[in-house]
Amino acid sequence: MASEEVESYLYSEEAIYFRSSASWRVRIALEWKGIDYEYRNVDLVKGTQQSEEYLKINPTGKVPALITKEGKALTQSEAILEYIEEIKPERPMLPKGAIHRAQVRAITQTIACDIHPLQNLGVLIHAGGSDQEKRVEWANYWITKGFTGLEVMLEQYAGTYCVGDHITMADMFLVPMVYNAQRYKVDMKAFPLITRISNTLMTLPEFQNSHPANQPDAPEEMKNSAK
Ligand SMILES: N[C@@H](CCC(=O)N[C@@H](CS)C(=O)NCC(=O)O)C(=O)O
Repeated sequence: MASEEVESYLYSEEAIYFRSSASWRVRIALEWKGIDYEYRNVDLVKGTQQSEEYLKINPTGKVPALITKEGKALTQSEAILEYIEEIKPERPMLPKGAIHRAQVRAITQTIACDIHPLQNLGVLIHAGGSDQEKRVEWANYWITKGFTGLEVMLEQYAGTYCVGDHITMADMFLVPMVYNAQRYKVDMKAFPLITRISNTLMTLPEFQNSHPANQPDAPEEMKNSAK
């Protein structure tokens, strides 16, 4: 459905790759702002992200991509969240004050630049080939290493949420990253603050509705498991 503010198409991922955490970040932001969008699948397993048609939308061959009302294709989840914030400032996703904004961006970039790229599909295939155990071990190592630093950052910045007591973009990056950590069997006992904040966020409808298990292409047996 198109909303009045932005007629947007969120290119996400199909079938078993409805899980893309970078796409989930964008879905949380759209839910948070109350922006309707049409969800379109890109099958990462079949390699549709490398199709001629999709490369016109995102030349880097990754999801997500958001098509705006004006027909502009936006890529990179963080850039998309900043765009959403600018077109619809109500329910801000960035705090007041330069220091707090810098802290939010430090968290989003720690996740998006330092942790997530090391465990995305292309890298896992390159690192582990078809050996599923090797892939899990690789992802587990890098997420654990990244979370070790992130936990200390949160000791300094967090209140109820990642930065103080208001929900920000940092929280929208944290929850999907924790979901991936669980998939790759990271021992979350070592990260009590990350766990506490993520669990609190997962009680909120914006985070539940946007959860991979609640997407149209999620398998029936997973539906509503996020509530
Ligand atoms: N930095 C990008 C990351 C995008 C990304 O890595 N997406 C993954 C899914 S979470 C993907 O499309 N992978 C496809 C591939 O590696 O071929 C963003 O934040 O949007």
